[in-house]
Amino acid sequence: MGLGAGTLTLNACGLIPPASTPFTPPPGSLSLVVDLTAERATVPIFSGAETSIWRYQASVQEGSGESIQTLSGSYLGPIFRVKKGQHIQVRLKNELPDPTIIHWHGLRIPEEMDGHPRYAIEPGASYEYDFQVINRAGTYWFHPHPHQLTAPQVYYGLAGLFIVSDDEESALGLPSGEYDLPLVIQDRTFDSQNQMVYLENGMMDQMIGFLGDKILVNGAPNANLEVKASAYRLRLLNGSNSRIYKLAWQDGTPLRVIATDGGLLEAPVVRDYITLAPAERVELWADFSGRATGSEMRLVSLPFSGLSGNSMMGGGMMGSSSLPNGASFNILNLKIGEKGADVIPLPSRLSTIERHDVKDAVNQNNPRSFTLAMQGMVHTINGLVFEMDAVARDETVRLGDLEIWEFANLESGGGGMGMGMMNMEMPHPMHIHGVQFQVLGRQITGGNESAYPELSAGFVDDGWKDTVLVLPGEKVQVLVRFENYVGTFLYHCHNLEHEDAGMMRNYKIKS
Ligand SMILES: [Cu+2]
Repeated sequence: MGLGAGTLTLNACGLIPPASTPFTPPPGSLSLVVDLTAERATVPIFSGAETSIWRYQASVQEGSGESIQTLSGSYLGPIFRVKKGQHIQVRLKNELPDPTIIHWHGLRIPEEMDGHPRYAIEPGASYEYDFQVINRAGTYWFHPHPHQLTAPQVYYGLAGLFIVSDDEESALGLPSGEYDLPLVIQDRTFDSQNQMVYLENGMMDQMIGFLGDKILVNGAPNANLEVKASAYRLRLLNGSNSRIYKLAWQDGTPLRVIATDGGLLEAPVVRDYITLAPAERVELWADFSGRATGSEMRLVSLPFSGLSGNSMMGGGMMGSSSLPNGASFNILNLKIGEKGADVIPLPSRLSTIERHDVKDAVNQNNPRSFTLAMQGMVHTINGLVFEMDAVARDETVRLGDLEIWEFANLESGGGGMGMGMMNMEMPHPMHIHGVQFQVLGRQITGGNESAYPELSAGFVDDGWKDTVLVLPGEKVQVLVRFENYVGTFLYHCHNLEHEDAGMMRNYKIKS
C-alpha cells in the first residue's frame, strides 16, 4: 500500500496517515484565508475504541486548496504549504473547553500574531491572524501557547506543520510531491481503553517532563511507511513534550542533513546520528534507489545515558516512565517498493547563509547571559519564572541589534541545586520567539559531562535555528539579530512541562 492508499483502518494498523494531496505550489495565489477550529474529536489510533483527542480542523476560504494538507484519520495537522511572500489570514475558533492561542513556531511575525499567552481566547471565542510570510523556505510549525496549558493541549493532539517554499529552494530540484514527506515524532501513553494518559506520575513528570511509552509518527504508533526506490526529502519534527531522540538508521547508514529549524543549510552535512530535542526540525535527503524491492529500513532512536528520567538514574522515582529518556526503540519502519522517480543528485551547494559576525554584536565583550537552574522545585531562568507582563531590565533589546545570548545550564549533578540529595541532569531546549539565530559555540563546564559525550556529535548547528538544546553542564552561545518587529516576545524552555511550570520569560524589542 502506497502513501496514497491509506484509510482510517490502515491508520489503526500503524500505517502512516497519507497526506490528502501531493503538494504542488499554488499557481500565483498570493493570499490564503483559512478557518481553523480547535476542537475535541475521536480518531482511530488502535483497533477497538477510538481515542479522544484535540485537533485543528481547517477549511480554506480563499486561495488554493492545496495550501492545506490533512493527515487522514490523524489528530495531527493540518499541514500548511505556503510560499515566501504569501499573505496569510487564519481565523482561529476555540471550541475547546479551555482557553487557547496559536504560536507560529519559527516565523518572523508581529507580536499580536505570535501567540503570546496574554492573547489566549476563551472557549467559544475567535482570534484573527493576519501576517505575511517573510521567512525563507523551511519546515516551521504551529501549536497552542496558553500559559500553563501548552503541554496538555499539544499532548492531546494540537500541532501542525507550516512549510514554506521559496524560489531559491525550488531551483534545487529537491524531492517533491509524494517524495517530500513530513514526519512528526511524538510519544504518548495510552490506557487499556485506548485513551491518552497525561502526567500519570504527577510531580515527577512535571519536573522531568512527560515521557510516553509509545512512539508515534504523524499520529500513528508502530509506524510503517512504504516508499519507492527513489530519493526522498524527510522533514522531521520532534513534536514531543520532553523526549530527546538520538536518530539513526538501524543499519548504520549515515544521515544526510539538508536543513534545520530555519531552512536549508549551505551544504549537506553527514551525521552518524542526530540529536533532536523537542521543537527542533531536521530535514534529511534519503536515497532508497539502490535498495532492493521488499527490503526494509528502520529509523530508530539509539540508547544514551546521563539524563534525569534515564533508566540509569536513581531507579523508580527518577525514571518512572517505562520508556525512559535514552531508551532505544524503533521510530519508523520503511519498506522499499517499486522503482520510483529518477534520482536527481543532491546538489553540493544548497543555499547561501549570511553569517553573523561576532564582531558586529553590540555585546560581544559581555554576552547577555541566562542561567538555567533549579530553585526549590521549579526550573528557572536567571532565578525567575514566567510573569505575564513583566520584562526585567536585562530582558530589553534594541531593534536592529545583533547580540550574543548565552544559555548556561547549571542543572548538572553535584548537589542538585536545591534538590537535596537528588542529582538533576536536566537538558533544556531553549526557544526564542520571533527570530532565527545562529549557534556561535558550545562549551561544557563544571567537569560534569553527563550526556554530552553521547549526544554532542548529533548536533547540527550549521544553519538557522530557533531552538537549541542546552545539555546539563553546557553553555551555548547564539548570535541573534532582532531585525523585524518591535514588541514583547517570549523565550523559554521547549520541554513543555518546564514551560508550563514557568521556565519562560518575556523579552522586549524596542525601537
Ligand atoms: Cu527545560
